Amino acid sequence: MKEPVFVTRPHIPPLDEFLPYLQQIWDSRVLTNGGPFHEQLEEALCQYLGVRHLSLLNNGTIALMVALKALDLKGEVITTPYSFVATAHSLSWANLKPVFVDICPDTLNIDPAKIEAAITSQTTAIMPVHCYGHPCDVDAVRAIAHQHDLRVVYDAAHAFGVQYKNESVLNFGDLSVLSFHATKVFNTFEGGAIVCHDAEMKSRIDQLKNFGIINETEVIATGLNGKMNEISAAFGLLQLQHIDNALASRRQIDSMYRQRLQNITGIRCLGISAEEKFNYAYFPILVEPDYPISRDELVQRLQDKNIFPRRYFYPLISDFEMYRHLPSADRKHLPVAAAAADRVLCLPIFPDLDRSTVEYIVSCIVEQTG
Ligand code: T4K
Repeated sequence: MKEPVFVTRPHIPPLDEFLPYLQQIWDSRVLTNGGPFHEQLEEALCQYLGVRHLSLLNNGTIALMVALKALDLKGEVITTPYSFVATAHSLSWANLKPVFVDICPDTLNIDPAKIEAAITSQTTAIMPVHCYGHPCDVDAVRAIAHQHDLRVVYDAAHAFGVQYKNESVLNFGDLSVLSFHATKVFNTFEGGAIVCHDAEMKSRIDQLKNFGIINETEVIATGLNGKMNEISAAFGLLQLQHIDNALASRRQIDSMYRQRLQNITGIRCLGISAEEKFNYAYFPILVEPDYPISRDELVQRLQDKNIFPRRYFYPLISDFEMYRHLPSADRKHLPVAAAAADRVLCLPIFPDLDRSTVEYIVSCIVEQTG
């Protein structure tokens, strides 16, 4: 390829569509702290996503930190090692101890059957991740949480617009946290959100993202600055007008890959269940041992052709230096996650990806087999 092909490219509307929004911000001089675009975007996202309450934040990591603080969690939180580091880092920043459990081979999401054995007297919550936007087994997680009186915070960074059994997957758990980073299906340059079920919790989150301030003279909690600014919120409103086209384009690319890769020995695609409305955020493949070359050799050969897939998620979070000492980080307890991390490769997928480039990427993968 002449131009590099990255794993993703943000989908951005034409600049002239954004100029009227900028003009409005310039005229009003309201740049942040809950301005009009911020308020409009919260409302528009509640409608689009089918959720009751949503608070915007300045990125997904801060949103995770605020969510944990809002629930006032202590002790240990059971989570997955197969995610982006921000999942476990948010726990560490809240002085919570991550306890890693293994994942399901089919979805690469936390395995509910492994959660109960990890519960101790210190456990206060479960933090699963809807990895790549594939819904976790939300019914099983809910049943375990209910039985052991645990809170559930979903890291839903990848799950914008995803539905499970005709309902937003964001409505499961106590809180769900989205990322609107540039690399995500829906982006506000940087941004994030917390979805919750009631107005009281929303107001607590809104206080926490604004230093804990409730009025000019009262601060009621050790909050932080998690506010989304007006340029990001305005960009989100504009993005929302284009999101359905972007998702449709992703769906086409996803089915092209699936169709063309289905008979290649040693390449496995993750399944999509009929119970889901999916968002095609990523296109992970697993390079199995019966493929002629290793995953890392395949990465190298694709890079040599100017194609830059990514090994999301390798290494496992539990293999990083700051987590490796934890008893739950031992790879022998995490065989499925360890195998997935060693085999996974996320292929380029984004709305503007040329269909001929998809064919070319597939042909490079096929080429190695013959
Ligand atoms: N939980 C989960 C499960 C997450 O996946 C994430 C973030 C979070 C929580 C935290 O949410 P945030 O705090 O980020 O809102 C990227 C993203 O930075 C990160 O948001 C994302 N997950 C993670 C999976 O991927 P990198 O280090 O791989 O990004 P980078 O800069 O290498 O970008 C990947 C490719 O995208 C580049 O090769 C080119 C393209 N790109 C990237 C950017 C930023 C563009 O074309 N334009 C751009 O502006 O982490």
